[in-house]
Amino acid sequence: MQEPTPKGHDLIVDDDRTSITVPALKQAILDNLFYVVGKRAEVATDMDHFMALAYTVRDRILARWLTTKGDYVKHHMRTVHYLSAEFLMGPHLANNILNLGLQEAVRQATSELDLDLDLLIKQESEPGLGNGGLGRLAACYLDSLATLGVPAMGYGIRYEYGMFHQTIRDGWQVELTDYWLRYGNPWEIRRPQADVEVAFGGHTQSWRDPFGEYKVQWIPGEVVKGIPYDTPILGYRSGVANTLRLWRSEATESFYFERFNSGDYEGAVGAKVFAENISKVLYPNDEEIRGKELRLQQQYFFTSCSLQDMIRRHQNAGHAIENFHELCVVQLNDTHPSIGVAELMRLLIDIHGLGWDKAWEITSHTFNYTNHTLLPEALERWPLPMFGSLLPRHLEIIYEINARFLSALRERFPNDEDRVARMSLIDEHGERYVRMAHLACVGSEHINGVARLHTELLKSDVLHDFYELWPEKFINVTNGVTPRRWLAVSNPEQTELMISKIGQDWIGDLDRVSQLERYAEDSAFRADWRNVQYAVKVRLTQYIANTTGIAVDPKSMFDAQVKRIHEYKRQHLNLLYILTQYQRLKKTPGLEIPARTFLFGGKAAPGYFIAKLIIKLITSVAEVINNDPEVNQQLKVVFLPDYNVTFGQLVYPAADLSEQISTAGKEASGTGNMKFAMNGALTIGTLDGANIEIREAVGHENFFLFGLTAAEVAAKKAAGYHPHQIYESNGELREVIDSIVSGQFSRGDRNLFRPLVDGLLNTDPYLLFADYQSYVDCQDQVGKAYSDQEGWSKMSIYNAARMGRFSSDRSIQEYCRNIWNITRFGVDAPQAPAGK
Ligand code: NTF
Repeated sequence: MQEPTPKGHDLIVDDDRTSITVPALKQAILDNLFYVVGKRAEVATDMDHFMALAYTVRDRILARWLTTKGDYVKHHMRTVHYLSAEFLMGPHLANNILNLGLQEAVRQATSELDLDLDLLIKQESEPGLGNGGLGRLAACYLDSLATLGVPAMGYGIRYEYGMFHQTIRDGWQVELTDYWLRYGNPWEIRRPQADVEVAFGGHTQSWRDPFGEYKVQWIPGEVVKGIPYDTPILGYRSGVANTLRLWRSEATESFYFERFNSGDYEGAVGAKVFAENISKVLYPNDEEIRGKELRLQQQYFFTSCSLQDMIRRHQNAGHAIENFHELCVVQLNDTHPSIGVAELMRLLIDIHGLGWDKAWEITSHTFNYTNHTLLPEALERWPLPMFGSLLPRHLEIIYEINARFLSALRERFPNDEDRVARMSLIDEHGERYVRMAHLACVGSEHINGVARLHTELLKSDVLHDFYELWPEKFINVTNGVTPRRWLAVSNPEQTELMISKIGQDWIGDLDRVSQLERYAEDSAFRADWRNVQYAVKVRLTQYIANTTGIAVDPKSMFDAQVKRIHEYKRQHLNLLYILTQYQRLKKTPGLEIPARTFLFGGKAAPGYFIAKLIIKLITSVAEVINNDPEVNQQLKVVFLPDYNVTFGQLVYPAADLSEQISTAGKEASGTGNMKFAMNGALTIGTLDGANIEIREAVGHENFFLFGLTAAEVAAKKAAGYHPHQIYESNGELREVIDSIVSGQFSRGDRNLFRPLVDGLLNTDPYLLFADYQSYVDCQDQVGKAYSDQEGWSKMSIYNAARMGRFSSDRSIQEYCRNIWNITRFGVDAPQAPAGK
């Protein structure tokens, strides 16, 4: 057999598992159906056919995957290890088909087998191993890393249960478990031979060895095993496939049998339960972190597995441990894996016998830390007693890191004990805590925020002390999203139109999308653009009808807000405008406004009462408005349950208007804002997160701006903010609030929405009232602009054409250059284009 050459999509090999001719693909699907799935075509279900197709595609990835791995080792390439507690990958099939360049061949092959490819694609249950932005960003970055041929590996947890499924009962969110592995996962390969052990609890012992060296041994209370599951991450036509390695926790046989044999059956089962629990379920909170012991176990588990694995692979490739940081770089996706700083020190000192100084040199040149949120409630802190009983050795190491850090700090800032207390790794105010963000800052070479404003606010506020100490560590890398999934896969209609004018290079190099600009002034193209947009909206309209029973008009403006439900994201500000319009229409029947469909989607953290009440208010307003014949030709409100990646792929392309209305200074970046604009939606937004940079890129005239700036928000709060006064003085706002309180949307119940309304009237921490009038005025402008369809299409095309900068390929190039110092890319892959 000829050795396959991993050269992108033109791989042709005389092998029935790698050949990409239509007859070969057909035969492969049938073979996989028979030999792997174990079914005859006559009785196979759609799911069986999906599996057979997925295996067929995977077979065609494998040569690339194994060659890529071999090349990285052979050429001693510096490799990025992206450690993340979440990877929100979304379904793989369509994306892999695109990246392999097999779209036409697979469509042809399935159609000749009388299979409906789109239906098969829909069978895949998405691995929802993330909450929202942070996990989805990790997935976009994996796509770009492989596309650019960056030697990289993703490390995380293979949760058995991912993000919960949301259903709506009586207008309320109800959570259902997500057993995504029910039908098996055709993409992953279990690698039991690469297992590692992870310890918890117990105590430490110290002694001096014969040379007088201080030695410590950790005698753990529990030991569990981590088993890696590998998924290939294929680059877009780059010939490169990187690895996403997710760890599953299992009981170690020795621990289990020891107890079993000594008659401790209960203890044996208990150990098994302890072990298996660790990777059982994803915590469904994003911006709020509670000090749950199992969460710390999860974080330590996957971080330790990953670091041990990295060291083993480093040594197996023949490298000395002393050079670890020269070949291995770690990116900490938020503080979740930041225990890695202490763990790498432990591994280097206790296991590999290095001295403290050498171990610290390696560690502090290995890690980099990305911060993803400014909300204080999201900064992870672990109660010291819990931390110490779970990770006694790590607590000692953290004390030692802290002692050295604080003494250097005192030298640099003498007589400033307030500063020392603020920056210490241990929070000593009242109950004592370990501050994970501080550990990440001290142990990292670079610290980055995810949009320009966010990084500035980190420097001036949240991490100000660290910035004063180490200004050179701070750097901004504005987020980006992959145009493969978010345009080519999710919006085939627009993609095809774009290809017909500017070719397809932009899919791999989004800067080239700017060639579309000149068509903005071409009225024939604008008509095509509108037709495409209409077809996409029809698709969503059908989905809405099927899932909610609500009939919406695809000719109406689709105004969408899809993201986690959170007070700072202000879904309820959107509602205030809807209710304002509702009151106006009730007062003035026949009022001329363009018909609008307001689309909401998003999950609330199960314990976040106000967020759940916001969902209830959306669904309650929807029920009243959609059933009111006086207004329901002009207004429709839809809450789409169970928002996830799959559903995002349907919504981003169909939106006319993208709602990015967080209180300025609260949204670190946002990435949905980018997905919408790339697909030609216009944004109504505040000067928050990446909105600022998007507005600069697409042009101020193509963006609907409203609201206070971050500085104005801070000033207003400092000066004393009185939302009640705004309520008193703004007639429209008052009527809207009063209508909610009157029970108009709660079947007469005047108490239901009281907690929400009282919060606004009394404190309004996210300044909805302060921004209300500006938002309403801006929305009215949006309505006027939409009535001019030619003008709107022009703006839409300018948006799509000017979003090149927001490709995750650009972000990854910046990480390579400014943080990771990676200059060599996949051997057989094209070199990454020289950056801007
Ligand atoms: C999110 N953070 C931020 O809220 C978003 O603004 C940002 O776009 C994404 O991260 C990606 O950077 C989180 O999800 C978390 F968990 F940190 F709160």
